[in-house]
Amino acid sequence: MINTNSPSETAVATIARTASEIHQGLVGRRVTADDENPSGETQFEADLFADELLADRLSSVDGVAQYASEERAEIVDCGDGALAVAADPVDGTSNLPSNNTLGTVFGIYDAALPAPGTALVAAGYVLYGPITTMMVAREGAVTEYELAGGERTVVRDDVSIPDDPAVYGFGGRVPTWTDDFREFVRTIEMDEALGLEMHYSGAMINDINQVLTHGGVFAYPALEDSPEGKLRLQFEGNPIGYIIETAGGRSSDGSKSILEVEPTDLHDRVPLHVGNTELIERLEAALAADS
Ligand code: AHM
Ligand code: MG
Repeated sequence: MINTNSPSETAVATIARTASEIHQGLVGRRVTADDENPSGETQFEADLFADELLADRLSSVDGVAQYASEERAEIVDCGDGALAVAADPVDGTSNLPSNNTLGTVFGIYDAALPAPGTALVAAGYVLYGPITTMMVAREGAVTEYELAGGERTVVRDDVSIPDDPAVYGFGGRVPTWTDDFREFVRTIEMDEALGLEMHYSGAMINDINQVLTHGGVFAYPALEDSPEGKLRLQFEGNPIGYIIETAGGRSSDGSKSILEVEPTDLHDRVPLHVGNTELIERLEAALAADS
């Protein structure tokens, strides 16, 4: 039974309410700002707006001591407490100009940041689709909610990744993939018995939600010119790895669970591969073949 008064659950409820404000605030903020984030990426006005809202709202949650995000260099000191919240305020910002799906990702750690995924007590995401949904993993189970006006209604109680994988989607440009990863992709695409269909959206949260709904695999792999890939360990990799593993799937940095990756810096990147166990095992075998 989840204790709805715990600091962690209060943080989850606060993020649900803040997501409603973020969603409404996207109107008029689909343009780039004059800033870059600590990863060197151009920020949109929506990124800055959502980040400020989350910092403000989470700072007033009892028990949350730190807030950090991929949109700011430094950790925000929120006062006393055992918890730290790491967030990607707007996932998939390149979908803003075309008005396609976006998300908000969060991890709640019971350790100071940067922390490994083994320190997560909860993680989740909000998907701003035709309707707004929220997926939350904690205490060994994943719950899907619909959000309306910041309030949550449970729609699926014990979400698990379907046994039979159906979809795949991989980020990065094909010419920049490693030879081993390209070969893995060709092999699963040509596997008629597997029968996968490509579903790639440009917003990780959308692709992850499809993997959780239909079964399959998502990756933003190591690239020839970016060996750590694109996605950030604290704000994206760990929360997604935790959600997928709680739902019965697997996460991998290429050779081990994402949750076992030791952070060295708040803004570390990590190659991310998640999905059905059999596919992640095939991927790890393919990446290990020549090494
Ligand atoms: P963002 O948080 O700046 O939007 O970056 C994360 C996004 C993911 O949603 C998506 O999988 C990936 O970046 C796509 O990157 P790219 O458009 O560079 O291929
Ligand atoms: Mg992001």
